Amino acid sequence: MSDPTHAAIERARSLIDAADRIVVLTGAGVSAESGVPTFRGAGGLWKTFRAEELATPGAFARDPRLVWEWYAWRRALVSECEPNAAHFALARLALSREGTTLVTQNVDGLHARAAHEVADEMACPGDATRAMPLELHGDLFATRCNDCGRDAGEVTVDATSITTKSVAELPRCARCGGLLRPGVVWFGESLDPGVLGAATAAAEGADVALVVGTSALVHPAAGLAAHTLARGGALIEVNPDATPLSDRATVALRGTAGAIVPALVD
Ligand code: BJW
Ligand code: ZN
Repeated sequence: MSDPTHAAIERARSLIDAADRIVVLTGAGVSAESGVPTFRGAGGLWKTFRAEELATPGAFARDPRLVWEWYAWRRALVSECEPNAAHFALARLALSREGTTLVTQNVDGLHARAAHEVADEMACPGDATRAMPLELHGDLFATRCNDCGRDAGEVTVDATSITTKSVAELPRCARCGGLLRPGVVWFGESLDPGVLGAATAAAEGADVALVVGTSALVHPAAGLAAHTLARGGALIEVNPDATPLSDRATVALRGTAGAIVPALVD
């Protein structure tokens, strides 16, 4: 069951149709067709660095300017991107099917933007919250203090001028003077327990886990679908490449999110 043949898509569709509760887990691949680079694989490098070398507390302690430069570049890049057909289809699914929970590892905010646009189109703007994802790894545009944890709200860090700044000129906390940092979850840091708890409960209660565009290498996100399988639920994977989850997938659909997800859920 490895080609997105008509039969495989129909099988996945019927699993989704029959499900009372669905958990959707997305990764960087769902935003690739919006122009947001993925972390691993072709195009996954920034300059000569891998994500694992920059998305760590140790990297920030060693060279906060370099890490801020990467995040400022990504903030500017994502600001120019729009949600794609997969984000919109998943927002429609969440708004039209009660019992659907969106969970994302992405920090780009594109699911939330799609939720607002689709809720407006469906003339139920107040319901957009039902299509808001649980953001396991935080928010690219949030900023907090590295020392006292205080939420610093929206802080603009200019991508072009930051290379010329000294560490002393980097943004600082108004309360304690500590360095500010992006409001994301780095390797070795704990996920927000409330967010992870809600995602785990959704996976444990789901009849179907729909996993889209993740290499399934990073934990605990990569382990969520196993909760659904453990209760006898189905796993549907959408990804152009095989992942460590593929062998356990009830249906593995090899293709891009933008092409396959709308065909599955609309
Ligand atoms: C397409 C496509 C298209 C392309 N359509 N698809 C258990 C075992 C081993 C290790 C651990 C473990 N538990 C915890 C750990 C340690 C660590 C970890 O997982 N390490 C592994 C890498 C070995 N995890 C952590 O440290 C986590 N914290 C934690 O667990 O705390 C407790 C603890 C600490 C220490 C030890 C033990 C426990 C925190 C993880 C935080 C991850 N942070 C990042 C950065 C976020 C901020 C930022 O954006 O800068 O999150 S790293 C990066 O990877 C980012 C992503 O969300 C995450 C996952 O990447 P994703 O989304 O899968 O992207 P890619 O690029 O890998 O894959 C893209 C996929 O898309 C590919 O498959 C393509 O084929 C596909 N694709 N085009 C559909 N058009
Ligand atoms: Zn502080």
